[in-house]
Amino acid sequence: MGIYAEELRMTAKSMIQKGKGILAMDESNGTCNKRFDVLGIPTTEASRQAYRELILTTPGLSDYVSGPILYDETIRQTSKAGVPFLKVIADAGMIPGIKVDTGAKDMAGHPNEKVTEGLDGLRDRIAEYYQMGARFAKWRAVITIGEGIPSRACIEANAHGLARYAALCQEGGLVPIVEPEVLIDGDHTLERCYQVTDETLDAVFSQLYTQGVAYNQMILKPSMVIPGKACAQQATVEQVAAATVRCLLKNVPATVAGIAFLSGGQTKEQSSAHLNAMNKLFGDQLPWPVTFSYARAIQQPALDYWSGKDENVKEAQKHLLERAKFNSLASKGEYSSDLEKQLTAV
Ligand code: 5MM
Repeated sequence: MGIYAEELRMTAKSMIQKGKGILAMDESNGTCNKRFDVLGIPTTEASRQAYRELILTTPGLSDYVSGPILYDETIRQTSKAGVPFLKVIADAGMIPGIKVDTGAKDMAGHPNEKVTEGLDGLRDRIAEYYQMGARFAKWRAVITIGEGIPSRACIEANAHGLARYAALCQEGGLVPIVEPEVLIDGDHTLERCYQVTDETLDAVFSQLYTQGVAYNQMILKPSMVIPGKACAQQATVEQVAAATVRCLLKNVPATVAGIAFLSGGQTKEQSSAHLNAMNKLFGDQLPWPVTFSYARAIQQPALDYWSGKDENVKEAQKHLLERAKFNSLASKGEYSSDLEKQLTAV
């Protein structure tokens, strides 16, 4: 048992406490700039700082969010008034997390597939982030469905990386969020997504076991089992919830501390409805808390409204809080699209 075992268990428990989820705001500068570009927001460090300040100072955010996942640039920034973001987060009663992978890169010999990098120097980076105050970390692996892919090589390489990262995090006192994302892009069916997610989760947990990762000190951040965006046969909310739960129950040990989904390009309403259906229809079968770790499905309405303008900050924060609240309700099986229509109509 590692020296941080008890602390890691407590941190993981706080991260997935009832009615709360995790806010992913760890877009690398490239991704953040891409989102800004669409709205004509200057792609500068000052803009990224202003946007992250908008998010972190949203009144009431900690009612629904246990902690934000930050990017390296963000964890070192301060508010305009000079208060370190890490203090802003702690003062709001949230737990800071940090993305530690260095990105999904083209995989040698495997066209159209990616392998996530970032193991070099990771022990030292974890030590620095822990000393700064971070208490959890995130690493995202990307699995693409397409003609003849994913290959076994891609699944195994990514699973191995996730497990080595998770072991290093637990050694250094950070709860690892293990994120194997099966992309929604493509015209694949729900059944094909199930098959690939099944194989991926099986490989990930096999590697986590081999590397000695403690399941009760980690959080799984999976994608949902859903047809590709371009698939002619889309699925109902209940079908997505049922297939996702079936796949998780088959592959995820009951001792895993919690599950926090990514939204992966689903609409904001779909992301809430699917999470809600899993908890409402299958809650009594789930051995782990099942909640959200969304980025776009929480942030997008706020980002659209803000559009880089100071005068829009307050209203944008309302949009952010609203999505956080809907997803909090979904994590308890208490969300409904009617409720959404009623509240957003006001
Ligand atoms: C899949 O992306 C993660 C969850 O976000 P969504 O809910 O929008 O799918 C997210 O944490 C992602 O890893 C970050 O946005 C960082 O992305 P990059 O590609 O910049 O590392």
